[in-house]
Amino acid sequence: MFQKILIANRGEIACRIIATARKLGVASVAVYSEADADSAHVALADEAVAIGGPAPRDSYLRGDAIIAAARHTGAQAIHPGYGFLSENPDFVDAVTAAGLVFIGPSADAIRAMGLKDAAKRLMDAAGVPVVPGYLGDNQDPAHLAAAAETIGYPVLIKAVAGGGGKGMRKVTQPGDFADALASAKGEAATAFGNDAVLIEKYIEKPRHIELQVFGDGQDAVHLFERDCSLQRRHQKVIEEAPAPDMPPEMRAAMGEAAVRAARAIGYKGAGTIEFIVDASDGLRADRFWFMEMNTRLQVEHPVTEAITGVDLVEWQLRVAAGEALPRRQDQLAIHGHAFEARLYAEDVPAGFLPATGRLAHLAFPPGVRADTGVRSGDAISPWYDPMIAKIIVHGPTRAAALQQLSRALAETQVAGTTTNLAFLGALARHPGFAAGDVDTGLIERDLAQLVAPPAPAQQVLAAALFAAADLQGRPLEGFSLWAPLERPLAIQRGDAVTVGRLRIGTEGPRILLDGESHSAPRLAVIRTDAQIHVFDQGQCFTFTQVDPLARTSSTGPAGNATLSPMPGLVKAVFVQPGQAVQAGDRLAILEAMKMEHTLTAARDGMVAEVLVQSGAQVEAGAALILLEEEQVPA
Ligand code: MV4
Repeated sequence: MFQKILIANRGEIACRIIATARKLGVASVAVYSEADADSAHVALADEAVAIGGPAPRDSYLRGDAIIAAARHTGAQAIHPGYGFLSENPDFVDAVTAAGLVFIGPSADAIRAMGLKDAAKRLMDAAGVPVVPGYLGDNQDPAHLAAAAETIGYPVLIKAVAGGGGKGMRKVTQPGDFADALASAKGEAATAFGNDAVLIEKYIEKPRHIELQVFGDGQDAVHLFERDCSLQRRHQKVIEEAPAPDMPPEMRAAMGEAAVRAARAIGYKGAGTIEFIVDASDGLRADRFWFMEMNTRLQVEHPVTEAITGVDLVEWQLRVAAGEALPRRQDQLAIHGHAFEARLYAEDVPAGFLPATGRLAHLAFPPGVRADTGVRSGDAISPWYDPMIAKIIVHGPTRAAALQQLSRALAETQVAGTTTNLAFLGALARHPGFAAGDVDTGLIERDLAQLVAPPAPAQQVLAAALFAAADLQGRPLEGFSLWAPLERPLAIQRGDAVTVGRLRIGTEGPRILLDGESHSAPRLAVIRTDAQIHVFDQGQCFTFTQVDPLARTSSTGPAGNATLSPMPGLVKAVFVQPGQAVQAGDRLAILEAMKMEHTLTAARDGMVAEVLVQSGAQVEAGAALILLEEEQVPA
């Protein structure tokens, strides 16, 4: 085993890898950007090396600086985590050339799986089912159109260099093919510098079921499947293992196919074979097809760990250090059921806009695995993925595990940034999801219901008013000898001001609100500076205390400036000075965190100034568009 390894990553995955290294008695070296100097992964590691500026290209993507850090600290091996350099074959070559071990597959294996058409050919030759289609030797549009006819509509055009749905177009009839092809090629050329496409039969009602594989370069095993069908815009939201309703013969067939795939490339380390499954007629052993192979440890690996009892990072270190696979296939079995929910700093009702902010408070309930790279007081930086934590639960049955997930989400407390907790909770209670009726369209179909921002219940308002009364501190402040033992209190959330009364009588302190009298509710309440946070069912409601005697002028103009919510690239601007807009109208598109975000008008008004042009790189908080001052009636 290694004495010391370097982790070329940040956040929760860096913390996760450090934990296993420590368990095995292996020393850990963290690397960090300027934005991460005070972060959890740096604090947790035995040593840490600064490698550059906050932008990934100036730090976590700098292979040279990372290899230099490994040599300088005497680390023998580099674990890449996921993302960043994890699937970059040139980095693997550079690590090996420096006399270090890359904890992962060979550069050749990564290259073999990097292009969709080559990977499909390889898998087809190895006897792994692939989606019927055309692999695109001839890219002539007329030839591709003829191939689509042969396959039969509907078809899907996919960029060979693609991923995450970019350069992908569904075509339902021949008349639409030429336009769809041109736009898919255009998008692929921009995104990947490679406009080659392949054509596939379009699978209706697809499910995304992936197999965890593990190789030692000689042999390979699988660690069963994960179902990642609950996605939104190609972002996984909740994953589970095993897949609901998987027939045993289909599980056996998928496991064998995945092991054949791993053996075909002499795979070493942890990998995932992604299959697309046609679930239009239930799950059937002859309706799964190879999609792609991910040559890394995946974000959702903990659900596999939960059902198999295997520490996948331990296996990665042992295999990279030259040991054989720790278990044979017949020594691996599924125990119970596991779910993972991805907790993000994001504004769900605003269209899943990534959010930033300082975590005033972060706490998880006991008995739950929470993989996180942030602590109370840490900032969610605009530079990186806004994931706060992965919440993982395990139970004897799917129903038991789902109930645990629901409870874990309801009892998780996050204050200081808006999160997707309420959305995750709504999903965990979704009847279709509970019935195991998962497919990749579930979220989109029921989106309105799932994203509705929950309003604070009366007891939340009462709890906040109790906190505003500060009964522990100076309970009688504001009372006078000649007045009744009652005084007004006011709190504000957004534009909404709530006024109640505190009464101290023989039955103890009560809050009078909308004609009802409340005793102190049993809800968790936390005060930070001027704010009161009340937690109810996983939702954090934040209030500020306001002076109940002051005139409430809280609903002033919604502000004149549209600000950039994060650093990014302005892709388009839709308005000009002098143009009238209504609340909700599209003003501009910002590309950030690999996604496009539509910026909309916060209120009705007239555009006064457009401060940026399409193509501009902007900082978080930069003013992009100004509206004219609102005419406030006298
Ligand atoms: C498909 C498909 C239907 N038919 N291929 C999306 C991303 C990429 N990894 C593969 N994807 C799909 N490929 C054929 N032939 C539907 C999707 C798809 C999808 C797949 C898995 C999970 C979520 C998805 C959401 C939309 C489309």
